[in-house]
Amino acid sequence: MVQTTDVLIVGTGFSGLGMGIQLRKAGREDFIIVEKAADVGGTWRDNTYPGCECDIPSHMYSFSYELNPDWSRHFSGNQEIWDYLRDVSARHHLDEKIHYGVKVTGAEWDDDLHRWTVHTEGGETYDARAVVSGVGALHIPNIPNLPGTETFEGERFHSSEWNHDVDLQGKRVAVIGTGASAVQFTPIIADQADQLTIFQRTPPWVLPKNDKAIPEWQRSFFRSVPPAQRAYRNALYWVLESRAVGFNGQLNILKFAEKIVERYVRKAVDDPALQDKLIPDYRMGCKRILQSNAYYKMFNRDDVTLIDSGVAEITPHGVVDNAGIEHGADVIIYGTGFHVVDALEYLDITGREGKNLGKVFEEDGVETYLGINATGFPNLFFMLGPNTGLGHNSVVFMIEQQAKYITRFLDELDRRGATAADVRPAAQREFNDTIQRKLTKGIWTQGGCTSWYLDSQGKNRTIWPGFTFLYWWDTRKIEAPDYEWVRAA
Ligand code: N01
Repeated sequence: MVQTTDVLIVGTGFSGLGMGIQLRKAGREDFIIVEKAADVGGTWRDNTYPGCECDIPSHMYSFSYELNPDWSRHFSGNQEIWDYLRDVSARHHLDEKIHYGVKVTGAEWDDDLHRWTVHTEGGETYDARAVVSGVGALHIPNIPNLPGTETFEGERFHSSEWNHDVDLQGKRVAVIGTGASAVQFTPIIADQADQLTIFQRTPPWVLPKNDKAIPEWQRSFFRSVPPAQRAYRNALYWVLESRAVGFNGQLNILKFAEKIVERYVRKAVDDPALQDKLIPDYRMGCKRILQSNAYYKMFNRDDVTLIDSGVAEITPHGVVDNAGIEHGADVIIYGTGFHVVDALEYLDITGREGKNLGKVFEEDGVETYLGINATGFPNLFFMLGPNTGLGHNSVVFMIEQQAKYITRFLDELDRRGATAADVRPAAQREFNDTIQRKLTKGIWTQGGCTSWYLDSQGKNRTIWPGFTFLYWWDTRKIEAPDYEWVRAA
């Protein structure tokens, strides 16, 4: 069956819901949102690992037009953020627009009709003038292809696909990876497991987390005086925004923070040899800076072991490190992150002249215009697309600018009587040259580490290089000459 709509939105995380709300605000009711799962929520629905929470303050990690005075903590847990998204979706009656259980597999552009045909796993087809991808960058688990993996006789799962049926009490648990997720769940499962072995490839920089319950008086104050909450949020925005200064060339500022964390590690961890293993040898900020009050202290436990020689192979009964020592395990948990660029490539998208988006990205590099459009793919939009992720502030800010930009784009199409617009190659080139110039001065390439922020050529394809208000500035209006506006015959 073919369903026809003006705008097809894929996904119901912050991006997809934010897009739907923006269209509604603009009086555009002709849209459908498709969602592969049975509920809204994106990453906050899917990630249920113990201790899963946001490392951006709740009062910033929410829509500016849907402030929540009732956040219970400074940094909220996944359940509370998921509840917030469900509540926002219900308030905006988005349920009537969402088709659940529909997984998009690909899309093709018809350059005569100027319409996208979108294919789904279940066989339904959607016909749309515009397609908005709100699928997020971090949801395809990266599971290392280690020799012997299939022979393992215990349970194994990835942090984003936590198997809650596996009781860790009394078990020997091996965790591979020490990134943002592992730093959150390892201190909690250390209390359950009989023995926890953590395989670290690169140590993260972990700051103390200034988390606390938000007192009832503050919540009730924000409920009764909404402008006070807005002022608080604005202040938080500028505090977070100031971090961009250190990341973008003022690298010496970070040296000071490194000294503080180094002292913190040495105080928290008893064994000097272990302290040395836990202190990174690259610049802070090169990888995402993590926060936890429990992570370093956990290594003082007799039942927690840190292995920093890497993983060589998996055996039926455990994990072998690069020194050839086998560490017995009943359960292996991968805290090994996600395939990043593939998140856009896994959708089989064919644009003008039969060009495949994945192939274009593979051959020419992952380049877009404003992280939103890609040359050769008219009326296709990404939210949180390449180079619009953040290491220092809330991505919800970026999502809001993108939703407004896409809505303005549709208005501009209508105003011109056009049916499609394709970003001009020169405009896309200029955008990428400008941000790459800025990024080479930044901590991500100068900091002496590798990370998922960088592609195989060492180019940063994920992060927005600087203040987010500059992104607001760049997306505040449509630069019409940057696009080729056309009308179907
Ligand atoms: O993944 P990661 P994550 N053998 O990529 C290691 C967001 N997030 O799921 O550093 C051995 O951070 C890898 O080692 P190395 C946030 O944006 C947000 O934890 O590459 N080890 C690293 O230690 C975050 O950045 C929140 O040397 C291997 C780890 O696995 C992103 O999600 C909370 C390996 C992966 O760390 C991803 O976080 C949680 C291998 N073959 C997550 N492959 C918030 O609070 C990888 N590693 C908002």
